[in-house]
Amino acid sequence: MNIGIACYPTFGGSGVLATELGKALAEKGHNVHFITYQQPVRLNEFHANIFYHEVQVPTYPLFDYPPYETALASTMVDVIMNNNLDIIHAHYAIPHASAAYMAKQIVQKQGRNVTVITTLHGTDITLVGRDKTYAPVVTFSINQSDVITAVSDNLRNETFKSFKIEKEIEVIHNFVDVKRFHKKPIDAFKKVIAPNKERVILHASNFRKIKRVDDVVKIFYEINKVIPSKLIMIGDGPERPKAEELCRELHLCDEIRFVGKQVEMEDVLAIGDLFLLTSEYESFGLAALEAMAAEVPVVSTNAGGLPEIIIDGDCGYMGNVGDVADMSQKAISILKDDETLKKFKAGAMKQAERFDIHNIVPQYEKLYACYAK
Ligand code: GMT
Repeated sequence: MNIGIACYPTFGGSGVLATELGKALAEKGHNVHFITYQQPVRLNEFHANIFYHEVQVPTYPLFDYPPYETALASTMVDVIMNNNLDIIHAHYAIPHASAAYMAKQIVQKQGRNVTVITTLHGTDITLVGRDKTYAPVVTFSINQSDVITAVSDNLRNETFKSFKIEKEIEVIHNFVDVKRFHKKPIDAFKKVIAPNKERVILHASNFRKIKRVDDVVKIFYEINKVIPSKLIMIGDGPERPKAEELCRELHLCDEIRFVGKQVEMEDVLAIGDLFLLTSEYESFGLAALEAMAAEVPVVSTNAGGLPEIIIDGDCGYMGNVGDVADMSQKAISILKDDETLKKFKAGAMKQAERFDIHNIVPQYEKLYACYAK
Protein backbone atom coordinates (compact mmCIF):
# COMPACT_ATOMS: atom_id res chain seq x y z
CA MET A 1 0.00 0.00 0.00
CA ASN A 2 0.96 3.65 -0.32
CA ILE A 3 0.66 5.24 3.10
CA GLY A 4 1.08 8.88 4.12
CA ILE A 5 1.97 9.58 7.74
CA ALA A 6 1.45 13.06 9.21
CA CYS A 7 3.02 13.54 12.63
CA TYR A 8 5.15 15.75 14.82
CA PRO A 9 8.80 15.11 13.98
CA THR A 10 9.98 15.67 17.55
CA PHE A 11 10.98 13.48 20.51
CA GLY A 12 7.37 13.37 21.79
CA GLY A 13 5.76 9.93 22.04
CA SER A 14 3.31 10.49 19.18
CA GLY A 15 6.08 11.37 16.72
CA VAL A 16 8.24 8.49 17.93
CA LEU A 17 5.39 6.00 17.57
CA ALA A 18 4.39 7.33 14.13
CA THR A 19 7.97 7.12 12.89
CA GLU A 20 8.53 3.62 14.24
CA LEU A 21 5.22 2.53 12.66
CA GLY A 22 6.26 3.97 9.30
CA LYS A 23 9.64 2.23 9.47
CA ALA A 24 7.99 -1.09 10.32
CA LEU A 25 5.48 -0.74 7.48
CA ALA A 26 8.27 0.08 5.02
CA GLU A 27 10.10 -3.02 6.20
CA LYS A 28 6.99 -5.01 5.31
CA GLY A 29 7.01 -3.68 1.76
CA HIS A 30 4.60 -0.72 1.96
CA ASN A 31 5.61 2.66 0.57
CA VAL A 32 5.59 5.15 3.41
CA HIS A 33 5.50 8.91 2.93
CA PHE A 34 6.19 11.07 5.98
CA ILE A 35 4.64 14.52 5.74
CA THR A 36 5.84 16.97 8.36
CA TYR A 37 7.87 20.14 8.87
CA GLN A 38 11.17 18.50 9.81
CA GLN A 39 12.90 15.16 9.39
CA PRO A 40 11.43 13.03 12.24
CA VAL A 41 14.11 12.42 14.88
CA ARG A 42 13.74 8.66 14.75
CA LEU A 43 13.94 8.62 10.94
CA ASN A 44 17.68 8.24 10.96
CA GLU A 45 18.35 5.61 8.33
CA PHE A 46 17.87 5.20 4.58
CA HIS A 47 15.15 2.82 3.44
CA ALA A 48 14.13 2.30 -0.17
CA ASN A 49 10.41 2.42 0.74
CA ILE A 50 10.51 5.56 2.89
CA PHE A 51 9.97 9.05 1.54
CA TYR A 52 10.07 12.29 3.47
CA HIS A 53 8.10 15.33 2.30
CA GLU A 54 8.91 18.53 4.11
CA VAL A 55 6.04 20.95 4.65
CA GLN A 56 7.28 24.40 3.66
CA VAL A 57 5.47 27.30 5.28
CA PRO A 58 6.21 30.48 3.33
CA THR A 59 6.43 33.59 5.44
CA TYR A 60 4.83 36.88 4.47
CA PRO A 61 4.87 40.19 6.38
CA LEU A 62 1.11 39.92 6.91
CA PHE A 63 1.43 36.61 8.74
CA ASP A 64 1.85 37.00 12.47
CA TYR A 65 0.94 33.31 12.52
CA PRO A 66 2.14 31.46 9.39
CA PRO A 67 -0.68 29.06 8.42
CA TYR A 68 0.99 25.66 8.95
CA GLU A 69 -2.25 23.72 8.65
CA THR A 70 -2.95 25.15 5.19
CA ALA A 71 0.57 24.32 4.04
CA LEU A 72 0.26 20.82 5.53
CA ALA A 73 -3.07 20.15 3.77
CA SER A 74 -1.66 21.40 0.46
CA THR A 75 1.42 19.19 0.82
CA MET A 76 -0.86 16.25 1.60
CA VAL A 77 -2.81 16.93 -1.60
CA ASP A 78 0.40 16.98 -3.61
CA VAL A 79 1.68 13.75 -2.04
CA ILE A 80 -1.68 11.95 -2.42
CA MET A 81 -2.02 12.88 -6.08
CA ASN A 82 1.55 12.21 -7.14
CA ASN A 83 2.17 9.06 -5.13
CA ASN A 84 -1.25 7.48 -5.38
CA LEU A 85 -1.71 7.31 -1.60
CA ASP A 86 -4.33 4.88 -0.28
CA ILE A 87 -4.15 6.13 3.30
CA ILE A 88 -3.36 9.28 5.23
CA HIS A 89 -2.60 8.31 8.81
CA ALA A 90 -2.79 11.38 11.07
CA HIS A 91 -0.98 11.02 14.40
CA TYR A 92 -2.08 13.54 17.06
CA ALA A 93 -5.35 15.22 16.16
CA ILE A 94 -4.16 18.82 16.10
CA PRO A 95 -3.65 19.88 13.33
CA HIS A 96 -3.10 16.61 11.48
CA ALA A 97 -6.70 15.32 11.49
CA SER A 98 -8.23 18.54 10.21
CA ALA A 99 -5.53 19.00 7.57
CA ALA A 100 -6.16 15.41 6.43
CA TYR A 101 -9.91 16.11 6.24
CA MET A 102 -9.26 19.19 4.10
CA ALA A 103 -6.87 17.26 1.82
CA LYS A 104 -9.41 14.45 1.44
CA GLN A 105 -12.09 16.93 0.31
CA ILE A 106 -9.74 18.53 -2.20
CA VAL A 107 -8.60 15.29 -3.84
CA GLN A 108 -12.18 14.03 -3.95
CA LYS A 109 -13.01 16.94 -6.25
CA GLN A 110 -10.30 15.59 -8.52
CA GLY A 111 -11.80 12.10 -8.50
CA ARG A 112 -9.37 10.58 -6.00
CA ASN A 113 -10.37 8.85 -2.79
CA VAL A 114 -8.05 8.57 0.18
CA THR A 115 -8.80 6.94 3.54
CA VAL A 116 -8.09 9.06 6.61
CA ILE A 117 -7.08 7.33 9.83
CA THR A 118 -6.60 9.42 12.95
CA THR A 119 -4.67 8.08 15.90
CA LEU A 120 -5.28 9.92 19.16
CA HIS A 121 -2.21 10.02 21.39
CA GLY A 122 -3.00 11.83 24.61
CA THR A 123 -2.66 15.53 25.14
CA ASP A 124 -4.45 16.15 21.81
CA ILE A 125 -7.51 14.97 23.75
CA THR A 126 -6.87 15.37 27.45
CA LEU A 127 -5.16 18.76 27.48
CA VAL A 128 -4.91 20.86 24.33
CA GLY A 129 -7.82 19.40 22.36
CA ARG A 130 -10.27 20.06 25.16
CA ASP A 131 -9.53 23.77 25.15
CA LYS A 132 -12.51 25.54 23.67
CA THR A 133 -10.32 27.36 21.15
CA TYR A 134 -9.66 23.99 19.50
CA ALA A 135 -12.48 21.68 20.59
CA PRO A 136 -15.01 22.27 17.73
CA VAL A 137 -12.40 21.61 15.05
CA VAL A 138 -10.98 18.61 16.94
CA THR A 139 -14.46 17.09 17.38
CA PHE A 140 -15.39 17.64 13.75
CA SER A 141 -12.16 16.31 12.28
CA ILE A 142 -12.12 13.23 14.51
CA ASN A 143 -15.70 12.45 13.48
CA GLN A 144 -14.85 12.96 9.80
CA SER A 145 -11.96 10.49 9.94
CA ASP A 146 -12.76 7.17 8.28
CA VAL A 147 -11.15 5.34 11.18
CA ILE A 148 -10.26 6.53 14.67
CA THR A 149 -7.78 4.76 16.92
CA ALA A 150 -6.56 5.50 20.44
CA VAL A 151 -3.38 4.23 22.08
CA SER A 152 -5.12 2.92 25.22
CA ASP A 153 -8.54 2.03 26.59
CA ASN A 154 -8.17 4.94 28.97
CA LEU A 155 -7.66 7.42 26.13
CA ARG A 156 -10.60 5.95 24.22
CA ASN A 157 -12.84 6.48 27.25
CA GLU A 158 -11.49 9.99 27.87
CA THR A 159 -12.23 10.87 24.24
CA PHE A 160 -15.85 9.75 24.55
CA LYS A 161 -16.16 11.71 27.80
CA SER A 162 -14.73 14.94 26.39
CA PHE A 163 -16.07 15.06 22.84
CA LYS A 164 -19.28 14.13 21.03
CA ILE A 165 -17.83 11.26 19.05
CA GLU A 166 -20.20 9.62 16.62
CA LYS A 167 -18.29 6.49 15.71
CA GLU A 168 -16.31 3.69 17.30
CA ILE A 169 -12.76 4.25 18.46
CA GLU A 170 -10.49 1.24 18.05
CA VAL A 171 -7.79 0.73 20.64
CA ILE A 172 -4.39 -0.20 19.30
CA HIS A 173 -1.82 -0.05 22.05
CA ASN A 174 1.58 1.46 21.41
CA PHE A 175 4.45 -0.88 20.66
CA VAL A 176 8.19 -1.31 20.98
CA ASP A 177 10.80 -3.17 19.00
CA VAL A 178 11.99 -5.45 21.80
CA LYS A 179 14.87 -6.83 19.75
CA ARG A 180 16.29 -3.36 19.22
CA PHE A 181 15.93 -2.24 22.84
CA HIS A 182 17.23 -5.42 24.42
CA LYS A 183 20.86 -4.39 24.19
CA LYS A 184 24.00 -5.16 26.12
CA PRO A 185 25.23 -2.14 28.09
CA ILE A 186 28.27 -0.31 26.75
CA ASP A 187 30.80 -0.91 29.55
CA ALA A 188 32.72 2.33 29.08
CA PHE A 189 29.49 4.34 29.25
CA LYS A 190 28.32 2.54 32.38
CA LYS A 191 31.70 3.19 34.05
CA VAL A 192 31.43 6.91 33.41
CA ILE A 193 27.91 7.13 34.81
CA ALA A 194 28.29 4.72 37.72
CA PRO A 195 32.01 4.32 38.45
CA ASN A 196 31.40 2.44 41.70
CA LYS A 197 28.66 0.19 40.34
CA GLU A 198 25.91 2.38 41.72
CA ARG A 199 22.32 1.62 40.69
CA VAL A 200 21.33 3.71 37.66
CA ILE A 201 17.90 5.36 37.75
CA LEU A 202 16.44 6.92 34.60
CA HIS A 203 13.74 9.36 33.64
CA ALA A 204 12.86 10.51 30.11
CA SER A 205 10.25 13.07 29.11
CA ASN A 206 9.57 16.46 27.59
CA PHE A 207 9.88 18.07 31.04
CA ARG A 208 6.43 19.60 30.90
CA LYS A 209 4.34 20.32 34.00
CA ILE A 210 2.26 17.19 33.44
CA LYS A 211 5.37 15.01 34.00
CA ARG A 212 5.94 16.30 37.58
CA VAL A 213 9.72 15.99 37.15
CA ASP A 214 10.30 17.45 40.62
CA ASP A 215 8.79 14.23 41.98
CA VAL A 216 11.44 12.25 40.09
CA VAL A 217 14.18 14.22 41.85
CA LYS A 218 12.44 13.87 45.23
CA ILE A 219 12.07 10.09 44.82
CA PHE A 220 15.72 9.83 43.82
CA TYR A 221 16.67 11.84 46.93
CA GLU A 222 14.97 9.17 49.09
CA ILE A 223 16.52 6.28 47.15
CA ASN A 224 19.95 7.84 47.31
CA LYS A 225 19.80 8.08 51.11
CA VAL A 226 19.84 4.28 51.37
CA ILE A 227 21.16 2.94 48.06
CA PRO A 228 24.28 4.16 46.23
CA SER A 229 22.75 5.42 43.01
CA LYS A 230 22.89 7.85 40.09
CA LEU A 231 20.03 9.50 38.20
CA ILE A 232 20.04 10.30 34.48
CA MET A 233 17.42 12.82 33.36
CA ILE A 234 16.84 12.47 29.60
CA GLY A 235 15.01 15.06 27.52
CA ASP A 236 14.38 18.75 27.79
CA GLY A 237 11.54 21.18 28.36
CA PRO A 238 10.16 24.06 30.41
CA GLU A 239 10.40 22.39 33.84
CA ARG A 240 14.08 21.43 33.51
CA PRO A 241 15.55 24.58 35.14
CA LYS A 242 13.29 24.10 38.18
CA ALA A 243 14.31 20.45 38.49
CA GLU A 244 17.99 21.41 38.20
CA GLU A 245 17.48 24.02 40.92
CA LEU A 246 15.94 21.36 43.18
CA CYS A 247 18.99 19.13 42.63
CA ARG A 248 21.24 21.97 43.79
CA GLU A 249 19.06 22.59 46.86
CA LEU A 250 19.21 18.90 47.76
CA HIS A 251 22.99 18.79 47.14
CA LEU A 252 22.55 16.10 44.53
CA CYS A 253 24.53 17.69 41.68
CA ASP A 254 27.18 14.96 41.73
CA GLU A 255 24.59 12.21 41.57
CA ILE A 256 22.28 13.55 38.84
CA ARG A 257 23.04 14.21 35.18
CA PHE A 258 20.73 16.10 32.87
CA VAL A 259 21.76 14.77 29.48
CA GLY A 260 19.15 16.48 27.27
CA LYS A 261 17.43 14.91 24.25
CA GLN A 262 18.85 11.58 23.12
CA VAL A 263 18.31 9.82 19.81
CA GLU A 264 19.95 6.51 20.74
CA MET A 265 17.65 5.80 23.69
CA GLU A 266 18.51 2.11 23.65
CA ASP A 267 22.13 2.83 24.61
CA VAL A 268 21.09 4.91 27.63
CA LEU A 269 18.35 2.49 28.71
CA ALA A 270 20.78 -0.43 28.51
CA ILE A 271 22.65 0.80 31.59
CA GLY A 272 19.49 1.44 33.65
CA ASP A 273 18.22 -0.40 36.72
CA LEU A 274 14.97 1.52 37.25
CA PHE A 275 12.83 3.97 35.26
CA LEU A 276 10.75 6.63 37.03
CA LEU A 277 7.62 8.16 35.47
CA THR A 278 5.73 10.43 37.85
CA SER A 279 3.23 11.99 35.43
CA GLU A 280 -0.09 13.45 36.43
CA TYR A 281 -1.46 11.80 33.29
CA GLU A 282 -0.13 9.47 30.58
CA SER A 283 -2.44 8.10 27.93
CA PHE A 284 0.01 5.22 27.55
CA GLY A 285 3.61 5.97 28.61
CA LEU A 286 5.69 4.89 25.63
CA ALA A 287 8.89 5.92 27.42
CA ALA A 288 8.12 3.40 30.17
CA LEU A 289 7.48 0.64 27.64
CA GLU A 290 10.79 1.33 25.90
CA ALA A 291 12.49 1.09 29.31
CA MET A 292 10.83 -2.26 29.99
CA ALA A 293 12.00 -3.55 26.62
CA ALA A 294 15.52 -2.74 27.80
CA GLU A 295 14.84 -4.89 30.88
CA VAL A 296 14.40 -1.87 33.12
CA PRO A 297 11.58 -2.08 35.69
CA VAL A 298 9.35 0.97 36.15
CA VAL A 299 7.99 2.86 39.13
CA SER A 300 5.26 5.17 37.94
CA THR A 301 2.03 6.82 38.90
CA ASN A 302 -1.18 4.90 38.28
CA ALA A 303 -2.56 7.68 36.06
CA GLY A 304 -4.37 7.29 32.74
CA GLY A 305 -3.31 4.30 30.68
CA LEU A 306 -0.28 3.34 32.76
CA PRO A 307 -2.14 0.47 34.51
CA GLU A 308 -2.67 -1.03 31.04
CA ILE A 309 1.07 -1.58 30.64
CA ILE A 310 2.48 -1.92 34.14
CA ILE A 311 1.69 -5.01 36.19
CA ASP A 312 2.02 -3.91 39.81
CA GLY A 313 4.56 -6.00 41.70
CA ASP A 314 5.79 -7.74 38.57
CA CYS A 315 7.49 -5.36 36.13
CA GLY A 316 7.49 -2.48 38.61
CA TYR A 317 5.08 -0.66 40.85
CA MET A 318 2.57 2.17 40.61
CA GLY A 319 1.62 4.82 43.17
CA ASN A 320 -0.84 7.66 43.41
CA VAL A 321 0.06 10.93 41.67
CA GLY A 322 2.28 12.98 44.00
CA ASP A 323 2.78 10.23 46.58
CA VAL A 324 6.55 10.56 46.65
CA ALA A 325 6.96 8.60 49.91
CA ASP A 326 5.10 5.56 48.56
CA MET A 327 6.86 5.55 45.18
CA SER A 328 10.25 5.97 46.93
CA GLN A 329 9.64 2.95 49.15
CA LYS A 330 8.53 0.91 46.15
CA ALA A 331 11.64 1.92 44.21
CA ILE A 332 13.88 1.00 47.13
CA SER A 333 12.19 -2.38 47.48
CA ILE A 334 13.06 -3.18 43.84
CA LEU A 335 16.65 -1.96 44.06
CA LYS A 336 17.55 -3.27 47.51
CA ASP A 337 19.17 -6.56 46.42
CA ASP A 338 20.35 -8.12 43.18
CA GLU A 339 17.96 -11.05 43.40
CA THR A 340 14.84 -8.85 43.62
CA LEU A 341 16.09 -6.53 40.91
CA LYS A 342 16.74 -9.49 38.61
CA LYS A 343 13.17 -10.71 39.14
CA PHE A 344 11.71 -7.30 38.26
CA LYS A 345 13.99 -6.97 35.23
CA ALA A 346 12.70 -10.30 33.93
CA GLY A 347 9.10 -9.18 34.63
CA ALA A 348 9.70 -5.94 32.70
CA MET A 349 11.06 -7.79 29.69
CA LYS A 350 8.20 -10.28 29.66
CA GLN A 351 5.60 -7.53 29.80
CA ALA A 352 7.35 -5.54 27.02
CA GLU A 353 7.12 -8.61 24.78
CA ARG A 354 3.31 -8.39 24.91
CA PHE A 355 3.65 -4.99 23.19
CA ASP A 356 6.29 -6.08 20.73
CA ILE A 357 6.19 -4.46 17.31
CA HIS A 358 5.38 -7.82 15.69
CA ASN A 359 2.20 -8.15 17.72
CA ILE A 360 0.90 -4.61 17.21
CA VAL A 361 1.84 -3.44 13.69
CA PRO A 362 -0.36 -6.14 12.04
CA GLN A 363 -3.33 -4.57 13.84
CA TYR A 364 -2.70 -1.32 11.92
CA GLU A 365 -2.19 -3.23 8.68
CA LYS A 366 -5.49 -5.02 9.22
CA LEU A 367 -7.26 -1.68 9.64
CA TYR A 368 -5.63 -0.30 6.50
CA ALA A 369 -6.72 -3.35 4.53
CA CYS A 370 -10.31 -3.12 5.83
CA TYR A 371 -10.86 0.55 5.11
CA ALA A 372 -8.62 1.48 2.17
CA LYS A 373 -10.46 2.47 -1.02
O1 GMT B 1 4.06 12.85 26.68
C1 GMT B 1 3.90 13.83 25.98
O2 GMT B 1 3.58 14.95 26.39
C2 GMT B 1 4.11 13.70 24.49
C3 GMT B 1 2.90 13.12 23.88
C4 GMT B 1 2.93 13.18 22.39
O3 GMT B 1 1.86 13.20 21.84
O4 GMT B 1 3.94 13.23 21.74
O5 GMT B 1 2.77 11.78 24.35
C5 GMT B 1 1.51 11.17 24.32
O6 GMT B 1 1.58 10.17 23.32
C6 GMT B 1 2.44 9.07 23.62
C7 GMT B 1 2.46 8.13 22.42
O7 GMT B 1 1.20 7.62 22.16
C8 GMT B 1 1.98 8.37 24.91
O8 GMT B 1 2.83 7.30 25.19
C9 GMT B 1 2.03 9.40 26.05
O9 GMT B 1 1.53 8.79 27.22
C10 GMT B 1 1.17 10.60 25.70
N1 GMT B 1 1.38 11.65 26.72
C11 GMT B 1 0.39 12.02 27.54
O10 GMT B 1 -0.72 11.52 27.53
C12 GMT B 1 0.76 13.07 28.51
